[in-house]
Amino acid sequence: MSFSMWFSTRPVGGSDVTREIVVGAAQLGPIGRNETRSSAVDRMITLLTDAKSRGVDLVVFPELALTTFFPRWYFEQQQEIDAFFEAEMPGPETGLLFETAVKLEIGFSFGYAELIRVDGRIHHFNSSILVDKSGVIVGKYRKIHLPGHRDHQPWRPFQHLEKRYFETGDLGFPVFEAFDGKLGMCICNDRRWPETFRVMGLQGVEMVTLGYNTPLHYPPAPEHDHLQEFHNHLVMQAAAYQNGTWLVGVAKAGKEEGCELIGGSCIIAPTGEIVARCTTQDDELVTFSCNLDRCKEIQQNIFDFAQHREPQNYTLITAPK
Ligand code: CDV
Repeated sequence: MSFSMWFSTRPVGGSDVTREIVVGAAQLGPIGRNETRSSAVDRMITLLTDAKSRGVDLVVFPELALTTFFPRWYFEQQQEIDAFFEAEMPGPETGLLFETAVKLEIGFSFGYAELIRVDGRIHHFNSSILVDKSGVIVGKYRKIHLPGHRDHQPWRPFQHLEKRYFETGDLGFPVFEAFDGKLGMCICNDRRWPETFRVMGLQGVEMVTLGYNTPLHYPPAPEHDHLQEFHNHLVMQAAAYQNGTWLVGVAKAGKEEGCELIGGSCIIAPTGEIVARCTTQDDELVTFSCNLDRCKEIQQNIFDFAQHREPQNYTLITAPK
C-alpha cells in the first residue's frame, strides 16, 4: 500500500481563495472605579494603533471594557448603577474610538453595559458589538448566561451582581456575515456552556469573539480557585474544536479594586490549539493570521453536523427547566 493511501491530501475547502483575518486579542489590565471612560478609550486606542502596525484586521477587547467590573459592588441607587451604562453607541467618549478605527481602517469588538429605552421602559444588558472597518456596527450580542446573584450577600469578599443589574439577553446567539466570514460573539460566563457555541456552530460560525472578567477567587467554591485558568482554557479550547471555529478569548486582567482577575487571553484554532496567548496581566496585544477556511478541517470531518449529529436524542437539552 502506498504512503498516499494512508495520508490523504484531499483538500477540505471548495475554493482556491483563502479567507484570512488577522485578529488581535487586546487584553486590558485593571480599570479602577474612578478611571474615566476617556482614559479606558485612550488605552484601547493605543492597542488599536499597535494592532494596525501589525497588520491586524479585527481587534477584540474584553467584556465591560469601558469601566471597572461594577457588579462587584452592591449599589442601592439606580442612578449609581446607570452611571456605568452607555445610553448611546458610539457615545460622547466612545466616539473617538470609532473615529480612530475608521481612520486606521481596522475593525473591533468590545463589551459594554448597554442601557436602552423601549416603549418608555428602560432595559439594561451586558452587551458586545462587532464594528467593521468603516465604523459600522454590524453585529450585537446581549449576554445570556448571567452569573452571580440578585441579592446583597455581605459574606462575600466581593459581590457578583450581574443577575441584579442586567436582564437576560434577548437576541439569541446570532452569527454575522462580516470580515469575509461568519462571526459570532458571546460574553464571559457564556463560554462555560456548550450550548452557546453549538447554537453558533449550527449556523456555521467561523470565528467567535469573547470577552471576560473572571476573578481568581470564586467565593461559593474556593476549592476550585487553583483551577480558574485551567477551566478558562478548557472550555474555550473544547468549544473551538467541537464546532470547528476560531475563538478569540480576551480578559480584563490583573488586580482591579483589590480583586484579582485572571488573564490568559488567547487565540484558538478550530483544532482547539492555542496559537497565541498573552503572558501578562496588563494591556497587551497578541495577534494571529486566521485562515477561516481551516474551519472546514473540522466542520466537514469529525464534526460534520449534517452527517453525524443525532438531535432526536438530544431533546432533553432544549426542554424547559
Ligand atoms: N463576568 C463573568 O461572567 N464572570 C464569571 C464568573 C465570575 C463565574 C465567569 O464565568 O467567569
